[in-house]
Amino acid sequence: MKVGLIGLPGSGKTTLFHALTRGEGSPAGGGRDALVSVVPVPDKRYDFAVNLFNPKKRTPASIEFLDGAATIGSGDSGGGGKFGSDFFVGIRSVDALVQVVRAFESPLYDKAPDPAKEAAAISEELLLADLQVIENRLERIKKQLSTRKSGAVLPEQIEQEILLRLKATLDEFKPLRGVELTEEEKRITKNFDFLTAKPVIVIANIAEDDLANAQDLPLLKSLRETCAEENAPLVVLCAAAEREVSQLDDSEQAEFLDALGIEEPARDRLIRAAYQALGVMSFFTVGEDEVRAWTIPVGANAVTAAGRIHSDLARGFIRAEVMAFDDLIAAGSWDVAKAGGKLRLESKDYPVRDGDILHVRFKV
Ligand SMILES: Nc1nc2c(ncn2[C@@H]2O[C@H](COP(=O)(O)OP(=O)(O)OP(=O)(O)O)[C@@H](O)[C@H]2O)c(=O)[nH]1
Ligand SMILES: [Mg+2]
Repeated sequence: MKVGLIGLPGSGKTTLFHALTRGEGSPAGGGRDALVSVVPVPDKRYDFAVNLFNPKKRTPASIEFLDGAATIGSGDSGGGGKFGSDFFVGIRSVDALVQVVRAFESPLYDKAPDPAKEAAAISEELLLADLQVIENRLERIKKQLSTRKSGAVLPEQIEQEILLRLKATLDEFKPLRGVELTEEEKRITKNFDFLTAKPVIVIANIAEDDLANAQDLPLLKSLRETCAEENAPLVVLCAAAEREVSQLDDSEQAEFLDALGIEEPARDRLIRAAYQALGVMSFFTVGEDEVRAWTIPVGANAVTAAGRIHSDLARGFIRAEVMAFDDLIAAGSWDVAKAGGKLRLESKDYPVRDGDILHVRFKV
């Protein structure tokens, strides 16, 4: 899974990126100084399983962060910011967008922060970018259709119809993520990688001094309202402080977080928000050889989960042995849980639950 950080210049994207990745990252190519890094997903259940099985190989779930908007043009946080032309290249391929908005006084700007306005400015840019893509495509379809005579409905006409519908949504200043599409429509529009169709998480980057009363900052009132309206998760944090914390070793971190009044590091909160926004969950495979966390869509069934591991497992699926993670924790060992009847046999269409441990029986 890939998540891209975007926002106006100086909003704190790179600072947050370093906090998330503990300072690691390699050039993504494309942008001035775009960075990518793969971050293991923190998960207490995974840690528990690793402790219990002490496996040879350990594979946590991971999430890829892209510090994407480094090619953004110059702007003035008041909505005048314009994205550079190559800005969207890297960002188009991500699964979710993280919009970082400035909610701290910055020497880079004379004006006081206006997080709601800044978020609206970014959303507008994304919307206009999608609109541009649609208009270009419609123009081309129109030309193609004008040169062809046919009684039958052409694929271009179907595409045109969908695009016009999407355009109408954008013309009303609404993002595409709210539009319901049939499976076929999804297939037709997939390659456009529309930016406003991606799930979005909003980060309010506040000053360190405001951390103590982050819950009811007047500065964030309006942003909270728009995020609630748009059903976008809002994560409030101070990127600069998070970056400092991330550089400490684990034992020092807890103490420092406590002193700052931060309950949970940004990385954990943001990753949780990303899982939620993307509608995904984890299941596990365990054993002495390997403990591994896998990511699948919420509601996926056992055969889909099996296919995530290997296509052979889906093809030759017989049954899945399933144990709920809480049952393993309660029993304290695999054998005790199994003896207590906690290992169930499930068939293909069993809806996997978050945290399930799966062992797939198959034959190919
Ligand atoms: N006070 C304060 N300063 C911050 C915070 N986050 C970032 N800054 C400062 O703001 C400036 C810009 O931060 P960056 O992380 O480089 O911002 P950016 O969004 O990556 O900027 P561009 O790459 O130019 O688009 C730096 O001087 C940071 O130290 C924060 O939470 N609080
Ligand atoms: Mg940057």
